[in-house]
Amino acid sequence: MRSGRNGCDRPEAARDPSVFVAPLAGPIRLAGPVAVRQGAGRLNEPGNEDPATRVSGAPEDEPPLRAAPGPGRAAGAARAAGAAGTAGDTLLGRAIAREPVPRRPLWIMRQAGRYLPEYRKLRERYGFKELAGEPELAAEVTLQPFRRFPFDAAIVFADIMSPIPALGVDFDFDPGPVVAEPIRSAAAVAALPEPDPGEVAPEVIAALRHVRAALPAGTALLGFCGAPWTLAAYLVEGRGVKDFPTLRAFAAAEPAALDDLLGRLSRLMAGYLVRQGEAGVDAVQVFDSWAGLLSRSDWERLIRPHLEAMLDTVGAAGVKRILFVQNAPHLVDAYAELPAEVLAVDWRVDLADLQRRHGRRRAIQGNIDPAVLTAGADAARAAAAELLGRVEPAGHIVNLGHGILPGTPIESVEALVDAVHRESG
Ligand code: 1CP
Repeated sequence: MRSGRNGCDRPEAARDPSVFVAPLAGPIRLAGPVAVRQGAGRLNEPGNEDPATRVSGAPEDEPPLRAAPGPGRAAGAARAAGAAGTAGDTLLGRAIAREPVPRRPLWIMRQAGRYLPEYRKLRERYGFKELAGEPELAAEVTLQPFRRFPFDAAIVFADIMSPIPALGVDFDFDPGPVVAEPIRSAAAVAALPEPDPGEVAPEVIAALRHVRAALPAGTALLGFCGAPWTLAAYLVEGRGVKDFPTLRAFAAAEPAALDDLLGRLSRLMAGYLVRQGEAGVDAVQVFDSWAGLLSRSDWERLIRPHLEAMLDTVGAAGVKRILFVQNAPHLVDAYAELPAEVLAVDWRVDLADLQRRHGRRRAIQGNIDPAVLTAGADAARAAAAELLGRVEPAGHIVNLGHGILPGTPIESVEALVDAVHRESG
């Protein structure tokens, strides 16, 4: 594997990738490969759903993108203020702008997490909430994968639920979010506070600043949030269950309450993402993991206005937007019309076909099936070669179609990195 880009040594104490060290300003040392194989992910986790479905052709007939060109205003201000590890020209930024690249950028959803032995070791000492809630620990976890792999972007270690404490809603992780008292009435929605952006997940904003300072030049920093509907899914259903029947019943029985809830979440997330822009992110990813639960007409009526308003506010602040839509083949073309620079899709979608239809106005991200990586390095290499062969490089950010599964061997990730890096010749 060619992984020497970050190859400066850190102090001795930092050599063991399982040892906690506060993030250092400057290059990050990459540890050697460690082979670990674990059991497969839980059935109810995103990433373990239905077989592939191909999206069929809608014409490329797209509205102009409502976005401020050039570096984000908020991010630009943070950089002008002299943040240490300022991002400049990154492969990811060039792919977002659909400019020619020497090779495609690569990052992996859930790249910090349970497939890494050093993450699991930290989890023996700290709960997930502790890791994500303490900025220095969160920054450390964010940087863990960079000691092994020269990914082109770091995504801050947090959860889509990180902003939810600002609403006074109590929840835990098992391993996904479990809400103590799900929100299932108009009165419960109306009782939610509307916090100031400064009160929303300040630990994530602090972690972003730590990571920004420690990242090598050329590596992009990503923030993220859950889309209003995907957050509502957890708040109403109470936890991730197949097809979210309570949520769908709530949408049918209480459309005004759902509208109120989605409006509140849309405003909360817009403010949160703008603050992430001020902390120096190069782009934010909006996860709409449960986008596909409603029909297209119900989606248009109930969900789309709130998602669009949120994306517009973030774009107006100059923050670049990656919009991830999962398990919603009937909505992919509708998502491609929303205001975002990048459309990210799961493995069910034919990415080359998506690029042909929407690639003139959108960069695209994806979309190797994460389950293929659990089959080993050869399978990962073959999937990467197939994807790179079919999808044009300009405007393509390589990623999995969903989060990497906990049982993925490290060698599979190495094979994927190698396949992408070979492209530069
Ligand atoms: O150690 C553990 O047991 C915690 C497992 C875990 C991790 C590593 C959870 C609980 N969240 C995370 C981190 C996380 N979650 C990140 C970190 C950044 C990264 O490296 O990518 C991100 C971006 C998320 C986003 C997230 N959380 C989504 C959207 C993406 C997706 O997977 O669709 C969703 C739906 C969640 C909810 C959630 N939190 C945790 C789990 C296991 C889940 C999903 C499963 C469920 O609903 O039961």
